[in-house]
Amino acid sequence: MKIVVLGGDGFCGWPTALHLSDLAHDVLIADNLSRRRIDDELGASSLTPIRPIAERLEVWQSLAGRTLRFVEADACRFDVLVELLRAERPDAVVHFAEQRAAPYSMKSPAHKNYTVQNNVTATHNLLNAIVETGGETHLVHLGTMGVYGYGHDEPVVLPDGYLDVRFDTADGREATDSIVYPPSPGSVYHMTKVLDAHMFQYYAKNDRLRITDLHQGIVWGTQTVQTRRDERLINRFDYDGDYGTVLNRFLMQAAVGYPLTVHGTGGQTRAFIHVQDTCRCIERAVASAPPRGARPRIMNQMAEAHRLRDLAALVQRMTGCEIAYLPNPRNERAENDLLASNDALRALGWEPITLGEGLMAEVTDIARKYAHRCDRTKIPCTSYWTRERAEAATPVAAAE
Ligand code: NAD
Ligand code: USQ
Repeated sequence: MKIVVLGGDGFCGWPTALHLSDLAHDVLIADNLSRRRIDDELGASSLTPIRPIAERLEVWQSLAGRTLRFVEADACRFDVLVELLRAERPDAVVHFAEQRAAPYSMKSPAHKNYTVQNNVTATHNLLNAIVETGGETHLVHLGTMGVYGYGHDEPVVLPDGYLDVRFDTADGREATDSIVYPPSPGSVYHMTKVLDAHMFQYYAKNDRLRITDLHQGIVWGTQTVQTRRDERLINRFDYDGDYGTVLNRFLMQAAVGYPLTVHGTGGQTRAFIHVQDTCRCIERAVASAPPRGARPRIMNQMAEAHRLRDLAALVQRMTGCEIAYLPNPRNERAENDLLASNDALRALGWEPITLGEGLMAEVTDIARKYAHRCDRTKIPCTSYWTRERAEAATPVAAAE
């Protein structure tokens, strides 16, 4: 198949592009390299030494004998996307090209605006461009489990996107329907994924576009079968307080002797998936487009759910590290349960990798290997969801 990987220079996009290329798909990466520029803005780079995109592609060509193409393109430029889709006529576009860090999206009014403008514009441009170029291309979007929110009082199993409901009609009958699960985003970033989802409903209905929205959990790990093949193919590893995600941060903190930064009581339960499985799920999603005229297909892309204090305890048992319980910079429930279906992806033959499979040690090994690249001043989370959270965390700084 011909596949455009939009955002293919990033943490999920790069290993996915390699995985699809290894399966002999004709892959074009399109990326505006904004994530590399954000590294400069934050003064925090990937723990692993990621190579310039041109070098990555050359190495892949020489090792795998496969041509992986790249174009620098901003998804916020409609004309650029239309031109790209006209030239490529891809069977599928895998859309990773969004600002994906919740803390970054909450840093300041400017960061909120950037996240909304970038993410909503990119997604709308892509939908609009697919219509403009014939409407056949299957859009596979990376969404988030966070669209469901984490505030359920009842032990509900989060479905693959749609909730079966019963309701009373005006003429006294009981009717049933299947509706989009009520969203409850927990950050401006997560909110953009909810806005994306509305656009998918509209374009599937009005233009009969074929859309898959993958509600992905927190991705952990760094290496995949392909990125392990040569150090110059290594994937990025974010550990800083804005972009580092929790399990990778815990594993890396243990490796460099920094007490694990648990927010609050660590009672938050979240969904997780290994980066290798991100690739395998996308492979399946791309190979199985919904028909034109169908509603957007939503699949929960998560392997398992864990409470954060349990993960911290697990990492402590593995490594003997210390744990610090810190004031939570986020406005989120201190404790929550999380049950979710991943039936839709399992029905496509996916068998999830879980934490027990030895890959946590690989992450700690990588973190140890590149520990000299770690800037410890970048580890704390300093993006606060509200003024109250900032004051609770740093009373003196907030008062100044
Ligand atoms: P990332 O920041 O590492 O990669 C995103 C890539 O998109 C970057 O290379 C960036 O340069 C590019 N990009 C951003 N805006 C663009 C634009 N306007 N035009 C072209 N390129 C643009 O993020 P990631 O971790 O790889 O996440 C990829 C997607 O997966 C995101 O949409 C994210 O919401 C979703 N996701 C990620 C995780 C996770 O834990 N990393 C979990 C669930 C969902
Ligand atoms: N947390 C800590 N300590 C830390 C960092 C985070 O306790 O050092 C806590 C947070 O307070 C939160 C949880 O860990 O309760 C998850 O935080 P995270 O940064 O690992 O994940 P999140 O902000 O939800 O975002 C990440 C990705 C995002 C993706 C999302 C999937 O950055 O792109 O959409 O995971 S999900 O969480 O399922 O919505």
